[in-house]
Amino acid sequence: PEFHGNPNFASCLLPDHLISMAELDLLTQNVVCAHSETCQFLQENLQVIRWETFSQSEVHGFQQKPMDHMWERCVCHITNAIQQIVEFAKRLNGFMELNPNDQIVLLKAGAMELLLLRMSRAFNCYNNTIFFEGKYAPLDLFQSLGCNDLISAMFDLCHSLCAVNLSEYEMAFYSAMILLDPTQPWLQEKEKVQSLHVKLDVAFRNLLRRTHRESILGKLPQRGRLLSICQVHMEKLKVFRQMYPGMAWERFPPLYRELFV
Ligand code: MHQ
Repeated sequence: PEFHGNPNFASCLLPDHLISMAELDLLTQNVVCAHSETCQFLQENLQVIRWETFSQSEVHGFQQKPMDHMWERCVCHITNAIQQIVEFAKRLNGFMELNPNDQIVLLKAGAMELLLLRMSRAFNCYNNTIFFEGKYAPLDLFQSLGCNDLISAMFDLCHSLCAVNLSEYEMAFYSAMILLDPTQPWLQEKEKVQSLHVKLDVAFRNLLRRTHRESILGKLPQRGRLLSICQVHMEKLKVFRQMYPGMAWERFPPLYRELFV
């Protein structure tokens, strides 16, 4: 009764480093909005066209395209998707208050990983196809890129992610936590990133508890698996650059070139 009417009752009991419920709710709202405003394709729209796949002759048409043409096209789509991931980062509370060096460190390290997570939203695991230029495409459509091993590793990852059946809330938190990774070397203000990460962690666990979804934490793919796919992407890019010195690389968008030099 003594406390009655004190609007900050809960926060009076919390030590400084703990986070109030109100703060958790605001953070959750922020992360979820940042994700949904930048995710390009809404889940319900993708659902509608989930079974529209390229015909055999369309697939054949893509396979006939020259390697450099197909690379340029894919890199262009990947860059647009990464632009949205940069936008996602910018909308996360606290990200724009980091120093510019650290913003770039985190994006360079995390953009491709986030793309892989987002890729699972656009994957149909029942027929192994991925959304590409308006329809769903099987692995062999990308044959002329010369990196079937990379793409099949991406598809495998999508499979594992689809099995977890992440909600958009969970996808949003998982992405934010991977991006705001305080263990990245070269960070100048590690503590700032650390404190954002801790808050996200508390909010994410809180959400999982409320929705009885704690069990997904053990089912999410190992970080090493994401990292190794990013590694293979860099290697494939290097091989491609050696095959087409100068020319093709210059036609790639600056953002892609900057992230994957
Ligand atoms: C995003 C939207 C999006 C955009 C682009 C490494 C290489 C040269 C080729 C999509 C990989 C080929 C990508 C374009 C292929 C696997 C790439 C090319 C979710 C992800 C998604 C759908 C990308 C998925 C992977 C695609 C199809 O919001």
